[in-house]
Amino acid sequence: NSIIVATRNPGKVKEFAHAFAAFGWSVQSMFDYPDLPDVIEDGTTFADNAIKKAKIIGDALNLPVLADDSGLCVDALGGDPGVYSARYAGTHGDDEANNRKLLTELERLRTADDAGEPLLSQAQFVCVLVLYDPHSGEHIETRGTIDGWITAKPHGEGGFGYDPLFYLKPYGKTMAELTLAEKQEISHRGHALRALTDRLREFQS
Ligand code: ITT
Repeated sequence: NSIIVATRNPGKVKEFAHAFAAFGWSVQSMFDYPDLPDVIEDGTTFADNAIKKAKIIGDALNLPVLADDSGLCVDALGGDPGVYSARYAGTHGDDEANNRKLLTELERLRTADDAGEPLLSQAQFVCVLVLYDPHSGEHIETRGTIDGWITAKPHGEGGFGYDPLFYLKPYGKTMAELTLAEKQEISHRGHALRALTDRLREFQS
């Protein structure tokens, strides 16, 4: 068994491969299908973009696909970078530049009173998953979130994107210091995936 995930983000591919391996499923991504159209992610919500990716890629392949639209919403920045998370610093998918931009934006908000504070702002990772079947035209949508804090300095080598800056107080670690399995247990993507498998079970019974 295999499932196609409509993504070109290698970090997501790795996490989905790990999650679906537990069911004995392998994962294919847009890297396995080189001639797919580019999807312009111009939606104003994660759900809009996830549906758009799923439909364009599912219709192009004429096969069911899973799409993930996700991002980081930082309270002190009024919810930014949000749907712009992948291209916050200008170049799509430049994680290091995006992380620097995030710290610069937060640094701007600091006052003399906050100087030296290690934890800058509360934040939330959000993931919307859409499973779309081009034969029926139907889709299932689920959502997962996780709350954390943005740290002043990156820590850890794991994960991708903003993980080195996303501090989890209960663990005393950033998301990038967790193993793949630990991240899966608590992450926005892990929660959205479990919600999706629950919905699929409901369909079967
Ligand atoms: P696809 O559209 O091809 O799936 P993408 O990277 O463009 O890849 P999104 O538009 O959903 O995907 O943007 C997601 C961005 O949000 C991603 O590039 C990261 O910067 C951030 N992000 C999402 N999930 C994350 C996670 O688990 N850990 C760290 N950063 C994450």
